[in-house]
Amino acid sequence: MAEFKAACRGCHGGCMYILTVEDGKVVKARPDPDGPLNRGRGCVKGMSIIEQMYHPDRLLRPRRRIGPKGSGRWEDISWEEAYDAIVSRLMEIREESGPESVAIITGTGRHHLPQFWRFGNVLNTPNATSSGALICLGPRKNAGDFTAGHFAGVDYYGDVRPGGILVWGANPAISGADGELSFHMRDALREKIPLIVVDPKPNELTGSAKLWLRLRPGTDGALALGILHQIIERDWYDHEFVEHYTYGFEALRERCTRWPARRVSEITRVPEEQIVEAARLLSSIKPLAMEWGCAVEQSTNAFQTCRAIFMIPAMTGNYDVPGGFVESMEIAPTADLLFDRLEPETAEKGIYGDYPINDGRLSPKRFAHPWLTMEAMRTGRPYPVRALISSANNTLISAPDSRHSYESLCSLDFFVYMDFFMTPTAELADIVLPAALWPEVDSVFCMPEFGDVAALCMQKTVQVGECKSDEEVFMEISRRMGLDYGAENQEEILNDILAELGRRRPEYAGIDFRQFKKLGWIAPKREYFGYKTRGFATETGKFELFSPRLQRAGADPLPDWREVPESPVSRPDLLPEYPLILTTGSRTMPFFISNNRQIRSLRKLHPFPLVSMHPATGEKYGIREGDWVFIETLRGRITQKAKFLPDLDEDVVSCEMGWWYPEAGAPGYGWDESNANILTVGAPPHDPEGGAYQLRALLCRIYPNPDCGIEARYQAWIGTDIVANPHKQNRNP
Ligand SMILES: Nc1nc2c(c(=O)[nH]1)N[C@H]1C(S)=C(S)[C@@H](COP(=O)(O)OP(=O)(O)OC[C@H]3O[C@@H](n4cnc5c(=O)[nH]c(N)nc54)[C@H](O)[C@@H]3O)O[C@H]1N2
Ligand SMILES: Nc1nc2c(c(=O)[nH]1)N[C@H]1C(S)=C(S)[C@@H](COP(=O)(O)OP(=O)(O)OC[C@H]3O[C@@H](n4cnc5c(=O)[nH]c(N)nc54)[C@H](O)[C@@H]3O)O[C@H]1N2
Ligand code: SF4
Ligand SMILES: [Mo]
Repeated sequence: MAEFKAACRGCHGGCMYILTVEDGKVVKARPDPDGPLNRGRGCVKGMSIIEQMYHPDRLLRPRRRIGPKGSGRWEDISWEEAYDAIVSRLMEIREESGPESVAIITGTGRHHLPQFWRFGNVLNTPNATSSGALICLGPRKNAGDFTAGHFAGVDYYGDVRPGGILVWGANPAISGADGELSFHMRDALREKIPLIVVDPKPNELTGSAKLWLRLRPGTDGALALGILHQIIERDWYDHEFVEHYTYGFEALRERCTRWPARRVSEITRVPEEQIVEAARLLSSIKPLAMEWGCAVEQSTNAFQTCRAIFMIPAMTGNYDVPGGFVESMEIAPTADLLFDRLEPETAEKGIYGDYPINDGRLSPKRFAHPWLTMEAMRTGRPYPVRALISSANNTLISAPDSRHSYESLCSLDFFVYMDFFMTPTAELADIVLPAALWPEVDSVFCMPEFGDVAALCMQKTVQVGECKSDEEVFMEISRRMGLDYGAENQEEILNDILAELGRRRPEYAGIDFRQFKKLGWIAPKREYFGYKTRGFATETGKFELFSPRLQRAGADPLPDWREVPESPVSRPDLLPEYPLILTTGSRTMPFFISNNRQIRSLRKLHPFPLVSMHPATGEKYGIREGDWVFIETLRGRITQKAKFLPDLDEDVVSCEMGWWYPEAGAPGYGWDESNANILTVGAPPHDPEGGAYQLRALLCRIYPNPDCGIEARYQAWIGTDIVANPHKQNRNP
């Protein structure tokens, strides 16, 4: 028997666990009482890790498809055969159509993300992307970058507690967004830290919030500008910060005059007095911190909305203060991304879209645009994208406009997919590779996402089947293709990271990965007011309310807002057919995006997807609470189970994302039954600066689905062991 310290990655991660290993198997997993971010806490996802590792459906060895695409017919092959097939086909396609015809895709921030980018660069493909690239964290990070030269988040870990938290388009009590853990928001609720919440829908926070601004979905930018206008005109801003540390205050003031309370109220539906009250509270609470989520990014206004919101904690004097909205400490680097391997001519060919923040004009970090890259697979324009290597991305479920994704993936000449389980997306691949779960992987990473409070260790405690870490597979494919990955093994990369950590913080110098595994983590003391000593990492050295860099690229140097493309205001012609506003998302505790639907202990906690609506809306369309409902947009229709929320606007509907049904079986797994992205749109118009697409404010209609077989199928799968009282189902633990 042996015990190991390892960080969980059941979400973005950060809870340290103690894993007990007996006879080569993990037999016990308990949260580490000393874990610097979790302090002995864990959630249901992390606690189910043993069930996940030894699940009967887990992929244990590589597979090759032997029938037509989507036929569900596979044969097991060895790693040797898998590598041979991958390497020879990739070499052929690169030879025939150039390295840019091979795309790689991943999902949200998982352990291998840095090495995923490194792999893309080693492959010399500019078409590396992720389903979160342009609509999750990217716009917020870019907003921070173009405004402060930095990103920031809540100071949950310092000695001073936040005096209040602005929670905008996020539900961190469940999602623990940005790599934060949900425990911290729950602590804040218990401590009664005042919350100002901006959300169209009631959630775990709105009930106890000091102020809840229930805006119309997709109007966040207008509200942020309206709040900034009040803060400036009523002279509630922090004079010392504005005078000494900002650039472009007069220009921002002038811009905000376009956003008087009456106009903002008409657009957002937030009463005028609440806009003023929000500005007053946000200026008077000290220190004020901010949690914001992907709701503000999944919009054609993503970048400018994020810029406007980012300015609020700063203008009110809470930027990088103890207990406030604090900067990253940059404890350790990630693995070297090897951008020098991407040849300049190839780099120019990337399918980035014509978006200045994403196409290299304004920022060196370029992402292939997920929807445009899919479109290239489907149509061969601007050139054919023929091969795809996908690791940690259930594209059919998480990418916008799933039917478009389906057609695109079916058009590929060669598709390699890596995951823990078969998924609807895996069924369209040629080769499927079995991925290692977090207790089976060596890594070092910093958390939380915004700001490196700690460097944490993951370590390989056991081998399950023939599963391999994504990192190992990237390295091996590169080696066999004759490409230089720049390291012989994972440990070498981790030792480089730790060596740099030691250079940045000499108190940790000399620690290598072997020693780090014993330590489990490193958590230096928090630092503040970085900008006072080193200025802001922007062109002017100031916090840029007005951005000369954006202006030069022809983008708007000041935040602004436009109506979204499919709303009651922009498309009144659609209202007779599609009278309701649909938003998607709303994370639940047992699941991580599309993961975990096959984990029985988790599924029992939330067996079915819920669509929230006002009771009067239900009544109007002949729907009772608990009924299965069709939700339909211009793109298609899905079904979810009705949940009534009296505090929702009568014309707003919110459905869950991430749903498919492992119990429906191969090859489809019910991928198009309840999947929110059947309803969404990925085609332009996109956010003009960064290319984001609209997932959170679309027009829909709803009607009853009288004979839905989803519950009966579920019950047959889960067995007799089901939750007895149906009214207790679907409650978040
Ligand atoms: N348990 C769990 N945790 C997760 C995830 C998970 O799937 N499960 N996913 C992870 C990922 S990748 C991410 S990006 C984060 C996401 O976490 P969050 O950013 O918290 O995202 P959601 O829970 O989808 O949505 C948050 C809130 O946005 C609101 N909302 C919807 N439309 C709008 C709008 O137009 N404006 C505003 N202001 N609000 C709106 C919803 O009502 C909801 O309360 O969570 C991460 N953590
Ligand atoms: N309509 C709508 N769509 C959305 C969102 C929304 O709110 N609404 N949210 C968006 C956001 S914020 C994001 S970040 C994206 C997320 O999109 P993705 O990250 O692509 O999410 P998933 O669809 O869950 O796909 C993840 C797959 O990776 C597998 N996996 C997990 N960890 C690993 C690993 O370490 N290695 C390998 N090889 N596989 C692994 C899982 O089993 C799962 O099948 O979705 C976006 N899509
Ligand atoms: S909160 Fe995230 S890191 Fe912590 S136990 Fe749950 S899944 Fe794991
Ligand atoms: Mo995300």
